[in-house]
Amino acid sequence: MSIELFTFDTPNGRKISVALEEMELPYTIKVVDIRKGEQFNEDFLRISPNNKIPAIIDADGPGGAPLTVFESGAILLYLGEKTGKFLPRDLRTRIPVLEWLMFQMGGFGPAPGQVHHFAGLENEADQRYGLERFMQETRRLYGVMDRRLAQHEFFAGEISIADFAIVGWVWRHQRHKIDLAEFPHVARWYETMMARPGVQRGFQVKLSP
Ligand SMILES: N[C@@H](CCC(=O)N[C@@H](CS)C(=O)NCC(=O)O)C(=O)O
Repeated sequence: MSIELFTFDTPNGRKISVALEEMELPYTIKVVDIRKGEQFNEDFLRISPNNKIPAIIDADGPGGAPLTVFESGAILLYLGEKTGKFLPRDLRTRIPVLEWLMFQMGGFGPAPGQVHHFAGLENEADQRYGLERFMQETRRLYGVMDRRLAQHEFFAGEISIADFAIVGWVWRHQRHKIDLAEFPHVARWYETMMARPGVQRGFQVKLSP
């Protein structure tokens, strides 16, 4: 049975198409056009009460009954648990996955997302403070990632759902004004990630009307 993925062509949306492809789970895409306000439709709010993509319905959830999940981090954890892939069971190896997943959810998403927002404003005076603040924070986060990846091939050692979460945002590095040449370890990791057939399929699948 196929998982229904409610999504749009954004970093948070791409994380889940990448994970589903890498896990080789069958899924169907339900585009929620957030530019048209479809995230506020009653039907969508029933599965995603915070009116944001992504969300999923797994018809074959625990015990064979349907399950809905919203929040991309929760979806990645659910898919990792469901398949036993990209999420180690052993606590010592699972904790780094959770750490880097939370790092993405709490910081490396909110900060570059604000750069995208302020960069899109027309008025320079409105842009100035926001861009300064969030570009500085975004650069700091790239520095944190670069230091981690200088010591580890992937964020949590082995490739994991944390890498899928983070690659969704690094995919938009140009939009948040980051030159990957300044972060060579992130650049090496990004190249490795983007060379994977599953990741490529996750970025190629059409997520917009
Ligand atoms: N913490 C949420 C963030 C999701 C999110 O920000 N989604 C954006 C697109 S990337 C959205 O649906 N925005 C529509 C809105 O805010 O109305 C997650 O990771 O799932």
